[in-house]
Amino acid sequence: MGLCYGGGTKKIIAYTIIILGPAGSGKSTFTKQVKMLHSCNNLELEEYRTVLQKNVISGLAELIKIAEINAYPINSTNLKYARRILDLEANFEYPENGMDKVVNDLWMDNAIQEAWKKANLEMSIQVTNLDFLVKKISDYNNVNYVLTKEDILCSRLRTTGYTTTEITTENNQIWKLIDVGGQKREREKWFSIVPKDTKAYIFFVALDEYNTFSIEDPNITKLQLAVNIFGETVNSAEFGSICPIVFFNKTDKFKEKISSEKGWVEFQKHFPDYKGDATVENAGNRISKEFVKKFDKGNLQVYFTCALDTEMMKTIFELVQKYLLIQSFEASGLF
Ligand SMILES: Nc1nc2c(ncn2[C@@H]2O[C@H](COP(=O)(O)OP(=O)(O)O)[C@@H](O)[C@H]2O)c(=O)[nH]1
Ligand SMILES: [Mg+2]
Repeated sequence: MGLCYGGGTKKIIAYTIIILGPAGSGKSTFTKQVKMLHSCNNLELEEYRTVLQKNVISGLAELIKIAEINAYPINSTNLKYARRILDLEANFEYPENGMDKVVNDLWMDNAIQEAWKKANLEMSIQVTNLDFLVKKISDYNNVNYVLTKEDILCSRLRTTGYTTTEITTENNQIWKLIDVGGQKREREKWFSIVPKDTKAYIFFVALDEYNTFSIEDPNITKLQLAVNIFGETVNSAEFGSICPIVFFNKTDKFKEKISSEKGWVEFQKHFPDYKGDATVENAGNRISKEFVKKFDKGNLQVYFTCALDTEMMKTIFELVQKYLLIQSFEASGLF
């Protein structure tokens, strides 16, 4: 069982779950969903305005570089806008008059659209939901516009160190979620921050990374890197006795990718043994097998998720909570 606080008949049990996974897989987005579902007041919406503006600038700058490398010609009337975006990326100061036009015109440029397509099919750009953010740039630049939950969920802010979120359920259980950073340097910290009362860890995997390569190790795909990190985690002294749960995330991006001809050819190239169809369920299960292989201590709990989908994440988190409660009761002989 977890820690017990209080006395009498009212027992409050603290369950700690640590959220692991490579950078950009959706850990913080899930944490934000949990915070929003439990109306945690430490999620300051307004703080995200600059984050969203910066996301638009850095996302477009990434596309400009992809266009340059691939010799997609940016329309001559938009070149000055491309230079402005690259300048802003290097030296951020925002907003300024006329930025909406710079962003919108550049986004509509054929070369940038080609770069966006390429980024989605063959790479994975840092700002996953740039298409959503770009269309809302005039809102983000308008101080009277109140940021929405969707804006916050689509934003991207790299996590360093870790953050702890504590929620109390209707039946007085306290659940603590620890969200960590996923970059290599951040992963080294995972092993020293796992508290003794940790019940489980949720390991996030971005399904759409089956054909994108990692800067950490350009010889393997980001998905393979996730498999390796998962293998190291389940076999480590620190996490070896803690229950792993895998969230195969970004099912929306995965669906989009395997539904395209090129994306599907790439999937078959990376999984030549796979003879099934291009559905999230079946192709996702093929990916899941790589993780199941790494875990030989029982049935691995896996879920297919889209961290942007609030209803889905609410249902899945409740299932995870039920599963962990049953595990706890079984372990304590109460069931
Ligand atoms: N389309 C889509 N975007 C997602 C999903 N999960 C996370 N993202 C986006 O991916 C980016 C990285 O997510 P984040 O939670 O910061 O990843 P972390 O590094 O693992 O914490 C953010 O821009 C999120 O909005 C998902 O399921 N679908
Ligand atoms: Mg994060």
